[in-house]
Amino acid sequence: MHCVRRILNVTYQNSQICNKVNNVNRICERLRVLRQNTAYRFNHDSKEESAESEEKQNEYTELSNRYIGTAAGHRIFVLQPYIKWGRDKKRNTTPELQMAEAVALINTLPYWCVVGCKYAPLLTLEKKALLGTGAIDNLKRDIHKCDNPSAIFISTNQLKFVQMVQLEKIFGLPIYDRYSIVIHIFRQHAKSPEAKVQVALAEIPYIRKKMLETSIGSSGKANITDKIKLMLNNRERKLKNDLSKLQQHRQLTRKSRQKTNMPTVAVVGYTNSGKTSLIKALTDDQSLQPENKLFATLDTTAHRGMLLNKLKVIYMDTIGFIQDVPETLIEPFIVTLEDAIIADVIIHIYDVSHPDMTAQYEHVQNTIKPMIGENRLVIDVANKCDLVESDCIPKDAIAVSATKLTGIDLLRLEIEKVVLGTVGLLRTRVRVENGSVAASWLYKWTTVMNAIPDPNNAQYLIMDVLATSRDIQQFKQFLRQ
Ligand SMILES: Nc1nc2c(ncn2[C@@H]2O[C@H](COP(=O)(O)OP(=O)(O)OP(=O)(O)O)[C@@H](O)[C@H]2O)c(=O)[nH]1
Ligand SMILES: [Mg+2]
Repeated sequence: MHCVRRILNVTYQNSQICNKVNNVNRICERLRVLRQNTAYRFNHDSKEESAESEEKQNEYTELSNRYIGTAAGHRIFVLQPYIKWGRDKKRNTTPELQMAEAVALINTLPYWCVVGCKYAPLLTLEKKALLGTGAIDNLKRDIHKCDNPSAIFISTNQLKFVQMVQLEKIFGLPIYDRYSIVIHIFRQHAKSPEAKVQVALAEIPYIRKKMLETSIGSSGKANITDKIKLMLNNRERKLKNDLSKLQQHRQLTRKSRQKTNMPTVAVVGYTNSGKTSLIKALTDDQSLQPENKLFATLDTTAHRGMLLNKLKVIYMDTIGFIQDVPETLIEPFIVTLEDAIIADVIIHIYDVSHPDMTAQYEHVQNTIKPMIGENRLVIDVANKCDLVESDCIPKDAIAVSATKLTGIDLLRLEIEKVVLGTVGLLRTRVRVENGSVAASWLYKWTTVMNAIPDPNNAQYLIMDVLATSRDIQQFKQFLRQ
């Protein structure tokens, strides 16, 4: 009986196990189906999503090609408008210098070339077709004489899009302005993910404004579909989101740099003034590639260097400035300049050999002043001194040639002076045991300018160090431990 009960029990247990196994199998099967369904749904959804985002991307590309133009090469006719006299006449530059910059902008783009240029002296930039009928006829003749131009670049930022549409109709050629040309240069030169997002973000206000201005119907209302408006808004939101994520990373790297306690020196200036070349001269960093191109550098990058007193510093390379472009174009890049704005020392470098030096210098000063505050000390550096006579160099600037390496040590001394003043570094003499942990601490956390054995006891070292008062406090605390 006992045996039977045991067999029954075992059978019962087996059947229970079986039931459990069956249940588990059923659950597994259900999970498998569920997983399959989820995977199918997920794949299906992500395929749909990527198809949707591809569709959106195509829609956007079409829009941007229409309003900014394509990057395909062009044979450009440059028209340089300028105000002859009155309040709006530019006084610190000349039409010839503006034309030279316009040509340089085109030459920066691969497969673009200039096949003709003309000045347009005007009383106002407000006319519907910008020019009068006589000037239009003359211009048509000039363009016709040129070697097969495929587009016109009107080198001003004040052109209205309705004027561009009108001119496009008159000349039968696509019209570019400074904003769209600079966007094409930025697209070419953007290498880092941050710069790419910044360029993509800078395009949107241009497209939006151009669409609005050119689509005003007879009712006076813009004919932009809600779908396009939504697409631009969504894209802008997504790019801003991406940018803020990338900038969070930048803040982290900035914090880790601050931990190293090294003073920072930002080099700012007009595009092509020699910022990258100067940092290369100061640091001997061979990875830096100066180029004879406008906007070769778009990213703020950090490079280690050493001053004559052995103080280690970090130099920041930055995006260059340019006149005559609307602020919305530079706005996304301003955040990148934050690193420069908070630097301990700011160097403003300008190309002393450039015929438009005064306008370039003033443009940079006017742009950086509101960012850094009126009272911040800025070291002015006149670069490319090898190309001018010494009497052309302003007296209050430090004259250098970043490529010929002249004046670099003088600049290092000036940086040293400003750093010592702003960062509050003190020159201190300390006597510590040779090879001691105290000596190692000083080597690690301060700048050791000099270390010689004590003439009275060679077991000790006399060290001259540069340190902040906080460093000195920390050193005393360390000795007490
Ligand atoms: N002759 C001469 N050429 C220089 C000097 N410094 C820079 N250059 C040249 O000027 C051009 C621009 O130099 P970069 O250092 O790239 O200028 P940048 O200011 O960094 O330019 P962006 O990054 O495009 O804004 C390059 O062809 C350099 O070789 C100089 O002291 N003398
Ligand atoms: Mg550069």
